[in-house]
Amino acid sequence: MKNILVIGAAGQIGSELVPYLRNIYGESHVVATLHSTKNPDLMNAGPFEILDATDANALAAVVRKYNIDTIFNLVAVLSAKGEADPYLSWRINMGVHFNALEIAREIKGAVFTPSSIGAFGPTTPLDNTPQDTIMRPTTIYGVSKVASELLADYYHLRFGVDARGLRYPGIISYVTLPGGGTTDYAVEIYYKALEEGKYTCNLPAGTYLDMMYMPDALRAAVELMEADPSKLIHRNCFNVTAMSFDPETIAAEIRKHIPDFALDYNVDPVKKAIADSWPNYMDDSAATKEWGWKPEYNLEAMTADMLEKLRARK
Ligand code: VAH
Repeated sequence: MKNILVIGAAGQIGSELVPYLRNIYGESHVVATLHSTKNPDLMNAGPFEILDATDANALAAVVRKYNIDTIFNLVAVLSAKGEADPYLSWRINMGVHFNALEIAREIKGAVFTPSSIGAFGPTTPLDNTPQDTIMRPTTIYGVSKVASELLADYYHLRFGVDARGLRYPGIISYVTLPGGGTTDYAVEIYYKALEEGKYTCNLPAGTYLDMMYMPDALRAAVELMEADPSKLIHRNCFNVTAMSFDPETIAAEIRKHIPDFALDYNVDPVKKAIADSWPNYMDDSAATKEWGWKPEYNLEAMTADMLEKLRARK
């Protein structure tokens, strides 16, 4: 049975990935690391460590303490937040990934580190974006994600590290709010629709972006890490998507449940420029061919589930 370490366990993906992995592999086989003690839920739910994963020695000590063989690295300064402090974004995104790959090299382990649609840029074909294409992102987040993809493939080719990853679209969930992402509007809109019956969106109508519901994102990570390595042509990282929509499309779906829901706009120029440089929708056929990727939630199913789960929490 795997011994898994999740670094970045308090984030939007990490906070749901930990219980998801514990359901599959057993609570004692999944160790969560947090950067601070601000997350009592995680700290009371199974093995955890307070860890600054930019400290290579501290990370290696935790890996050895629990005899870890697989690292899920969910540490990232997201796109919009990264633009406020590019150096911090690069130091965290690249430093943690490098440390994870280095310890994985020593223990002959595996590393999952997500990339993102943010790894593409304005010169990338934005419709049906290919798996293999030009990648010249114009955010420090995207630059760090392209560098991370190349670093992970290097560690696989040079040292045999079992490094794999997914280019995630915007991820939507009802458990932990995302922080500092360009796609955050697609989460906030559901909360505001229930709380206020209206939402002011910071991206303009017509801004199409790839999106995915969290249950699909979690399943995709595990299915990739469990995939037969002999079938993988690509590793870092696979395009995966489930849907593409703009603010008007998701608002229309919400109105099927909340008929009077009102949407208006106050566009954030930084987030608009970032979103405009990202794909409208990706081609994820390589993931389907190489490890059987298939999304289960479309916009209709996600919206119904999001609103049901958020109403139940009220
Ligand atoms: C962001 N949610 O907006 C993240 C994600 C696809 C974007 O990487 O930065």
